[in-house]
Amino acid sequence: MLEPSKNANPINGKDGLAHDPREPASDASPLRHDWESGEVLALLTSPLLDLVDQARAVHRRCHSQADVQLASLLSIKTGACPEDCKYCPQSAHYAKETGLEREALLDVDDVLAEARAARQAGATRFCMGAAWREVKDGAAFDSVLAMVKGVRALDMEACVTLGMLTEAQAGRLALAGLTAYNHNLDTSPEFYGEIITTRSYQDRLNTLARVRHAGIEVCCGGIIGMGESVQDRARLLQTLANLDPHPESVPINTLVAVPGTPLEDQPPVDPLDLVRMVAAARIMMPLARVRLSAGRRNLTREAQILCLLAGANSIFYGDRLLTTANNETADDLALIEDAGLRVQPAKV
Ligand code: SAM
Ligand code: DTB
Ligand code: SF4
Repeated sequence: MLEPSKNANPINGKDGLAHDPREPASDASPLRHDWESGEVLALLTSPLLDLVDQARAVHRRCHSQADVQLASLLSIKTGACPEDCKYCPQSAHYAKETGLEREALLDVDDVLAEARAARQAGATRFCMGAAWREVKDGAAFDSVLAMVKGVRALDMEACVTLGMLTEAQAGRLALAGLTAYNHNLDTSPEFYGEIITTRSYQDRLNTLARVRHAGIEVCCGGIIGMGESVQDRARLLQTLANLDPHPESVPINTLVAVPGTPLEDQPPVDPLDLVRMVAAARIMMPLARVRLSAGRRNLTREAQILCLLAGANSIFYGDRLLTTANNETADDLALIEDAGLRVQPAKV
């Protein structure tokens, strides 16, 4: 079973980085799984431009194509979730205050029509989210499997986020062709209980282990701006990077403070703190796709470009995230072009 690692392995490599036999290439950054929280804190608090320089160097070595993946999101089952995540408008615990209406699971055909439209607009990954505590076997899960198969048949990557699941359910998702499973750790093990009380950090790690065991890529990241300390951010990154293998996909969200949720009055995050998180994630998980996720609407173009410079190489694309608004697609395409980057092309 995975546990948040506090390993104290010696640092033995060039540039202070330990070496691993699965190094991606001789001149690329080594993959480490023995990060100590003090080192991560030192990274997060180092002079900003030094941090960005270091992240940029890792990014250039490990990602030869300067591409940005466009991933589109769809909420396939909205609201009435029994979990009490304080940031989430979909929790049933805050439904009276948020006024969010519960919606039934969407039809497979409607979901696939959305996926086709996302592909047409330039997305190469389609992520489907259900406000479930856990997957339950039955007609709804069978429909999700059909959605996954349908998205894969469009030659898009398919990601789902459905809450906790069993080994058998992970196996069925793998057989359906699922590319990745999103299951965020959200924050540090220490701060977690301030945000969610209906499940534990260890529950999250157990689900991640099942996903990995089934051969599905892991999409796992977190949120900043929930009142956590910089030490908590360091511990989140440490826990993510000490997973072996690293998550292939690391979404970095900034809190969307939705009215009616307990975190509605959180002050906005300093965008430079987001740049720091992205840069540290890039340095610590060199091969991962680091996703500049929720909260982009509050960022200037310049702040977003700094995140892309610091190693982010994906954005959520489309006018909605799950239940909240996202940036305009035309603005996003212009941003990528103006930054001199290119959109990851669709498979032909
Ligand atoms: N129920 C599933 C679960 O918790 O894994 C899937 C859906 S959940 C909405 C997916 C992720 O979205 C959460 O883990 C959290 O990191 C992120 N998220 C949800 N609400 C957010 C908000 N208001 N601001 C930023 N990120 C948010
Ligand atoms: C992730 O880390 N962020 C996305 C995706 N994975 C599923 C979700 C963001 C949700 C933001 C709030 C909302 O729109 O409901
Ligand atoms: Fe439910 Fe996921 Fe929202 Fe938590 S984050 S309330 S588990 S939908």
